Amino acid sequence: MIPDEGLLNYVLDQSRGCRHITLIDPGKQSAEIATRRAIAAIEAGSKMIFVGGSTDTPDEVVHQTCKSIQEALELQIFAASQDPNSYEEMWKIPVVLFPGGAHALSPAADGITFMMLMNSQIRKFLVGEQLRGAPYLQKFGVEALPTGYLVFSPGGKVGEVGQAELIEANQQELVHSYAITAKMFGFKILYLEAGSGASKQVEPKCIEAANQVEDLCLIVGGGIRTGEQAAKAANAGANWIVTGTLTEDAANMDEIRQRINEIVEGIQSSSS
Ligand code: 1GP
Repeated sequence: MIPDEGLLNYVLDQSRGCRHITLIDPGKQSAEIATRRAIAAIEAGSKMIFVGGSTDTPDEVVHQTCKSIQEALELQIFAASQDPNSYEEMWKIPVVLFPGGAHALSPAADGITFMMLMNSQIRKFLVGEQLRGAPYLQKFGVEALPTGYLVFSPGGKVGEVGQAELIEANQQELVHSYAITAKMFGFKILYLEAGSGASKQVEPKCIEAANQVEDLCLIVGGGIRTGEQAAKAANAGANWIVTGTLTEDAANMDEIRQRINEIVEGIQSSSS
């Protein structure tokens, strides 16, 4: 659901401090379970849902997942409108595609992180997939969020598939240069990624280096599993923290709520 202030304004709004995104890979569970997970995540404090991840998920699966989450959000908004003790705004949470390429798209999404994998060594991920996806997104009115995407060591599958020249923890100057470049390209968002399930998160000093560039919204993800790790990223300047695996390997909905709650509390304990 698009928040009242519009999607890009909502994403860029820094007045609410650092916020949390739950990433759902539509290839890893049914649309129904994905939807239950998204609702549990929002109850625990997630403020955006990303849908994407795997490289080989068919469009139809991505679409069913987005559609099902949107329908559940509409129901929650309706229920909240009938209940004086709850408020509708809580459920106006955007569902945003986080694509592995031009294949994993859906008109049911509110927007898409329209990304350039800036440290990829191949054209496909710099501009090729984007060229294939753009006409489709325009046709279906899915809002593009202009995003630079940087993959850090260890990088995981996205580093491999994207043929990224991985950024190491001590390359803060390089990160700073990438952030300036992203801004000069007109990107509003810079996503710092360690890879899904990474053994270490993006080095806080690298987040700080990117944060020196004004007016760039920083999304940080990969390998974040605890409130303490989330607080580190938030303190270094992350505006959004993404977790995916945390939700995927939880045993049930209660565990999802508990885990996300811990991350959200970690973020809130930070000075951001
Ligand atoms: C991957 O940054 C995200 O694109 C999330 O990573 O699965 O490690 O939380 P995790």
